[in-house]
Amino acid sequence: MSTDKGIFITFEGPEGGGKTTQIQHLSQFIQQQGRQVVVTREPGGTGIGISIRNILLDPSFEEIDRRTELLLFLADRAQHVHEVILPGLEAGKVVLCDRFIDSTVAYQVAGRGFDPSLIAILNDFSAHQLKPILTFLLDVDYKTGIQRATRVYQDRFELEKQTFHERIRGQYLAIHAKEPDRMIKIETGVDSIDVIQSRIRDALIRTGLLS
Ligand code: T5A
Repeated sequence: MSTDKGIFITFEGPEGGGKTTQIQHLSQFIQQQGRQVVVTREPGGTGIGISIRNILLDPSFEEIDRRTELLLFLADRAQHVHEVILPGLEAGKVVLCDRFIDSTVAYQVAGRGFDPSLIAILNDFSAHQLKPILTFLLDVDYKTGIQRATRVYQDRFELEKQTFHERIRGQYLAIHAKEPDRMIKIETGVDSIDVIQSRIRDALIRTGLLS
């Protein structure tokens, strides 16, 4: 599930669920406990990944084929695991990652219609067989999430229809139902950032990953 030394935790969910915000808060908390933390994200956790992210999110690339899109996410991940995640874990750090393999299942299977067994093989390949030991699903309804996520402009995914985003959310809930021990679901549509953060910390303490 992880390397022997570090701890690999991912954050997943629909747009605007508060992943970035919660990771920042959790990172400070873990560092106060004396552990080193790597905060990272997909797509865009490396120099190469930032270039890939710019292509993937650019709303002017309306012509992008779903295969091209999938392969760009996988290329971003392969480099990211090689360059950032595995070295962080091997150095004994806690790696907090904003989106990982579950995003590819949610968006490329439920959103773009790829065969789940193909995505399982490609996820495994791109992630160098690495899996998170724990995943927080920050679940939010479409309206609240999109309102929160929309800042200066809407990226290519935020511009997708409500039905697309509802399929994504349904797929995340299905992963949670299948793997309740790995994936912890926290509703983020109503409660404050601080209340959600304490739920995340409590869950981490309960699992024994943090004291
Ligand atoms: N994707 C990704 C795929 O299709 N396949 C893949 O394999 C992968 C890896 C990435 C896109 O790529 C897709 C999924 C995505 O569409 P992104 O910009 O990284 O794009 O998208 P998100 O991860 O969705 O990033 P967002 O920034 O939109 O959402 P977050 O990180 O969940 O939300 P956050 O923390 O930035 O919060 C958004 C706003 O809400 C406020 C925050 O202050 C912020 O302003 N907020 C709250 N307000 C009130 N109450 C709360 N509890 C709040 N929590 C946060």
